[in-house]
Amino acid sequence: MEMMSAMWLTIALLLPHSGLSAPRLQDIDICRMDNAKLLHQIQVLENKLELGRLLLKDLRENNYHSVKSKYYKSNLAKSRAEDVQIPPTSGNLIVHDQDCSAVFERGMKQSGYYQVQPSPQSQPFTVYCDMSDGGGWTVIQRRSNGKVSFNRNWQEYKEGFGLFKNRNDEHWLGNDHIYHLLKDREMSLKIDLMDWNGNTRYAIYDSFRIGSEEDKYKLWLGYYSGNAGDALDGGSNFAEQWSASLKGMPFSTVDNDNDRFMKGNCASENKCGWWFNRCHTANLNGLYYKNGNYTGQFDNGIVWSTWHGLWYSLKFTTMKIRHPSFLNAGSGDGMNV
Ligand SMILES: [Ca+2]
Repeated sequence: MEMMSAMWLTIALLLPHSGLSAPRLQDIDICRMDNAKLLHQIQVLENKLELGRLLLKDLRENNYHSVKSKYYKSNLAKSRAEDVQIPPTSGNLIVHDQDCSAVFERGMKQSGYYQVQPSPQSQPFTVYCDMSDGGGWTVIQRRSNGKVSFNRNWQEYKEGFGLFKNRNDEHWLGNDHIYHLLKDREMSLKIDLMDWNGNTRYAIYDSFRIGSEEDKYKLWLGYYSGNAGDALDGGSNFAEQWSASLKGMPFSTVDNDNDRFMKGNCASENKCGWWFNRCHTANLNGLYYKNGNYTGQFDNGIVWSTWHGLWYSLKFTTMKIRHPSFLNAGSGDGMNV
């Protein structure tokens, strides 16, 4: 090209007044060729871009978990599926829901384990979402088979423990997680109970909150409704309320005694963490006795005294939370076992 240009330049210099336009025509032709090449390259890139758009559209409109897009394959016969990079299903791209109500409202109506993140300040964590019983329930406690020990220390109750895999797994979500779920928003607590004959009862408390760890996760409960009795408030007996109402009580564990029982440790007697007074008329974290009625030195079973008394341990319990506006959408004695 340089040689050609030099040659035309020489001719042009030799014939300064000839007025020949041939050299310029050649330059224009070269320019046109280059232009055509560039246009072709642009067309190729635009085609690739369009195929990328088709892939993206197809992936967005169809919930593929692997490369199965027929639309994409038919438009890119020579492309190998392995070359296509699919965004991972977890990681920074995922925006977590605040709680199970948000998961439900997004259309995920199947009960199961989901990742939630109550606020940007808290880390995402796994919860069981109960999408039955009106849906949108975030489960904070479950007892169902006695496989998980609830005899744990402060740190374990703080962080949570148990199994988070199968539908019927037992667990405590963790006081820090519960605190973040309840913080700055109004939530109701629903407790589902089942005895060893398959009978069910429930209790709902509005305005359920707990304090931070600095506040020892102090318990706040609003009005009771349901058919299991108001056992968290000590039942209807005033004397029992004084010693057994859990309202305003800090959390206690075997290694962190914050109860009002001066001569002993309720958490040690009951072998679990809970909002003990001195000590309780309801404790859902107690020992799992497999026959209902039990005897012993302490009333340390899974107890809801206003239904079955202190010496009967329940078969199934779950504690779950939801925004009260959801209650209008339907809730009652639903039992998810
Ligand atoms: Ca004590």
